[in-house]
Amino acid sequence: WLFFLLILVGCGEESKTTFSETDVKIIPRPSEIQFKEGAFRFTKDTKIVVANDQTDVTSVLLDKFSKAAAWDLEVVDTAPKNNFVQLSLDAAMEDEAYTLKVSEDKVVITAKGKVGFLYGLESVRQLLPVSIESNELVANVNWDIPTVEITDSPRFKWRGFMMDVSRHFFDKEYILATIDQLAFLKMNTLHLHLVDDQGWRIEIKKYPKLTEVGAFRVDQEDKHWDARFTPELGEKATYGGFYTQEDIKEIVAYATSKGINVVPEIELPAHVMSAIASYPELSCFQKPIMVPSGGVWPITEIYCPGKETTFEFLENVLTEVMELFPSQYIHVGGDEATKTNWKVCPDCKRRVKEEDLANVEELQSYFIRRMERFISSNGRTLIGWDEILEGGLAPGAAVMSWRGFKGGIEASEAGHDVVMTPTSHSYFDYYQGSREAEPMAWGGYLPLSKVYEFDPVVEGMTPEQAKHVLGGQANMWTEFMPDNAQAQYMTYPRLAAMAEAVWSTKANKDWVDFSQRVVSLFDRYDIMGINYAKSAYQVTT
Ligand code: TNX
Repeated sequence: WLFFLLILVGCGEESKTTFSETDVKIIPRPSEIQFKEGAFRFTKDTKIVVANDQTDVTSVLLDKFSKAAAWDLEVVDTAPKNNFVQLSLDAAMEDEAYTLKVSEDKVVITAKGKVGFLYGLESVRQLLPVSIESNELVANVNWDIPTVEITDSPRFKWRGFMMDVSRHFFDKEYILATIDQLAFLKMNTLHLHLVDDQGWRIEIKKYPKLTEVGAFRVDQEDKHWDARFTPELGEKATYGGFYTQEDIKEIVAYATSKGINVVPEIELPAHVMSAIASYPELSCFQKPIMVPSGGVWPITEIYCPGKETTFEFLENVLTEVMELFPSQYIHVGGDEATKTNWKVCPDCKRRVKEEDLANVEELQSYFIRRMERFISSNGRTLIGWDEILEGGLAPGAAVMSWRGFKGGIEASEAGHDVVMTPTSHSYFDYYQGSREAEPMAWGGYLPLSKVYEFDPVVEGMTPEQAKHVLGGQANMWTEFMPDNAQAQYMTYPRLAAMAEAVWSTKANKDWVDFSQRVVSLFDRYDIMGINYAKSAYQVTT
């Protein structure tokens, strides 16, 4: 009996895990980590102590424990003697900063408000055993975390991920799941590329045909994307989808609850065949076209700047978009406009004269300036691809530099805010391993290590220019990503490298160290059921 009693007592007081410094595997790497020997153990009696109205952020931990441990941890407003996680307010801190102090008997997260607490809790999650990610009860796990003191804040305030939902459609559930993954890595911006030639993806009440017609196309997945296939009129459009305004509200609300801003992109004046298929009068010659299934190049059917009705349409669309998205930044695309039609369109020529422009090329700048006026008169800020710099840009507008860093450098010199998204470091539609071994991708080569090297501030920039660099972003163009599995494959783990590139200080970045931490992330992704690319890691280490 005594023997059994001893065993029972022994089990009850099983000693805590012995951690070493390398067990702290948080991605992105925090600014400062002080490791001390010891551990805090979560039990079913651990309390979550919240300040004021911060209850909603606790779901990060509560959900995990309710699934993996089948515990319903209690949220309280005053701290017990020990065994608790406390969220403690400090109004003097930066918006996204937090400190995390883990001792043997308690965990204290200090922050200015919701976002800092969220990040502190995400760090606690990453300190926990990987099986915390399980949706099912896991037996025989000690939910221990190492005693550490972490002081953390991001290097950049724009830590973004762009999803092209036009070339292929990804449903609301996939977007919500992506938001979870972004929050997990402390990313704060989701840029939705809602409009392109191959599909219009957002319901606009005033123009129902945009989604009735523009959101669907003839399914040509079996043909090579590059076949430059434009469907015959009359063929059945079966592939597509769009977000209703209710879906958008849900996406925005969910993202907001996770500290993520959703930036809508309404492309113009090119990459809009889906809109012109719906309303041909938006183009110069009203040629009837269908929504193309694959790439059409050059894109000749673009919006006509010669007609006032084009601008009326766009202002009406943007009005509905701004009602749905609280984002300060409204993205208007602006890339790759071929002006073939503008050169021969009488309305365009008239406009050039009327506005005293030197030539048709200047109509792009005219177009963007008009949109900028409209957007800023609504209290928002226009952002667009670096082509919007051509011919001069309104002072308040921001630039997303994709054709390398050049546009961003130039824009920052001219006093514009900049988000760096160069193809060289942030195009997730590029191959991440050797072509023979990888599924078909756009082209290029962007291994994990290259994403990791990304630095949005370019050497040689003046401090003044550097201040204009808001941050960086990964872009997921989905021409070759027909489904969720392929999109995940191209996103993960490169998103983790991007997260560290835009969060961690230069001094704190270390590729070898990251490549060790990322292995533990793979274990988490395995449990979450994420189809990440292992090749990215193997090829580069
Ligand atoms: C260029 S980046 C584009 C996209 C393509 C991408 C493919 C940009 C503003 N335009 O339309 O999908 O290349 O990598």
